[in-house]
Amino acid sequence: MSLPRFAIVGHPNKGKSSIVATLAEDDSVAISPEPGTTRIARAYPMRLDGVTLYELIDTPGFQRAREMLAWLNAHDRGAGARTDVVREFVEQHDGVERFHDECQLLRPILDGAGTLYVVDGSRPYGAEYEPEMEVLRWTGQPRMALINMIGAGDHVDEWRAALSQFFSIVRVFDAMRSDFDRRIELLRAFGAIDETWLTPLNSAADALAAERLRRKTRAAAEIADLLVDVLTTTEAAALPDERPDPAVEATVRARLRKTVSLRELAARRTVQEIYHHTGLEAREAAASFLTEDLFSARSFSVFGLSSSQLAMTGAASGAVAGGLVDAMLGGASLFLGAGIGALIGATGALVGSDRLAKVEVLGQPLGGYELRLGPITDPNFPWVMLGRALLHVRLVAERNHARREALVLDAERDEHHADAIDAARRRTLDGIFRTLRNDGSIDRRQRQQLIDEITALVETA
Ligand SMILES: Nc1nc2c(ncn2[C@@H]2O[C@H](COP(=O)(O)OP(=O)(O)OP(=O)(O)O)[C@@H](O)[C@H]2O)c(=O)[nH]1
Ligand SMILES: [Mg+2]
Repeated sequence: MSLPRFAIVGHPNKGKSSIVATLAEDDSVAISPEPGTTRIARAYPMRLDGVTLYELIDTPGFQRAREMLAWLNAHDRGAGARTDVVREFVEQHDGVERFHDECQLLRPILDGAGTLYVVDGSRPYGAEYEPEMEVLRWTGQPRMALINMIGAGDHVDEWRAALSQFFSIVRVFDAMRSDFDRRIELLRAFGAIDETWLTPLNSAADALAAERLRRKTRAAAEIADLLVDVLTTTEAAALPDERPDPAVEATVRARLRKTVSLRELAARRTVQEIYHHTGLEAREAAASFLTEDLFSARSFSVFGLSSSQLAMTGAASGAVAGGLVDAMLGGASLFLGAGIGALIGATGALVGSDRLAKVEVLGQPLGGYELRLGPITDPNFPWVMLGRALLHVRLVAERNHARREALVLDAERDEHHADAIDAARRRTLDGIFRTLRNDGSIDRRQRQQLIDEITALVETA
């Protein structure tokens, strides 16, 4: 079965490369506000599990369509020979600099690629586009027009009227904001104008739809593993004797924070890779909200459960009596399970929201002492981690591959409150978190249950 291939062509700077990036889910495609960014025709395959579903060919914009059309008309031998005349043009102008871009963009079409002609519907239609469309008609290849919207204006109706003179299918397709369903619809629409591609494009659309579900489950599994890891993480350092040592404690505390933050960052990367966002810069300023302020009071208030929700969920029971929930959330220190060792530094010893981690001084069998910090026993901690992860996966899943700016977290619009999770789900999750806190691990059944619960949350995130 032949592989569907599309050449994305049009005027310079109309969003051709942006559409390639979106449809191929490839954030490495060069996009810029400068006209003439794309100089060479290049194919970008849309691959899933090593199988190529279709291929997009990014091309430079038309530069001298009017001149080229004059040449074609001068060599016209009738409708039946027009594709041949276009081919002769390309062969004769191979290496001729003034027609470099025309040759680049027409070669893949002459090699059998379908054509997606891109215009900017926010700018008025003009007669200067006609030679481009006429040249494409001369190629005789199946073609569709896409009206991209780069700016605020709306000239869609006039574009539609003009484009339908040259293209059997005209669609509005926003390169930066089009969602998954619009992409699928576009693939199926193209299948409808070229019957050799009907079956492969419908299969591609089905594969993408299945992939979308699979990605949610894979992202949920990664988030589940993240929760298990951070809820069982401990850090330790040797102590000269059994007495508290603020310097050692500060070091261990910093290590625990770092271990948790790095694990969270690794999960973010994995989730981004699942959604083919390999180039997304996780260290950029806007994204750091998701990675660096994990223990801030703001992170706890935005992403965690409210104190009453915590009490209702029963998360706090066993840790403190109900009446103490507010005091705990308000910042009172709480050290649990001091075990064999002495409690290190009373209130204020652990600064920040990770003050609710377990602290122990352990006598070592071979002599000497060890300060052990963690796991983090704050009942709200897993909810904060979960809320942040759900927000991240939602932003990544809806993010278009044509966008080049950092992952922006709009704090006003995008806050994700864990207490929006319904009560039954909250209880199930709380049971799993509690097992992790108490036993330091969960069994396979509970892990699967955790993945299932998170998958459901990713679906609604
Ligand atoms: N707001 C908005 N900007 C867009 C959209 N599509 C493209 N742009 C911007 O328009 C500019 C040109 O986009 P490209 O995809 O590089 O355009 P091109 O047609 O490939 O350009 P050349 O390769 O230079 O011919 C970039 O700054 C894009 O970010 C869109 O749908 N909305
Ligand atoms: Mg380009």
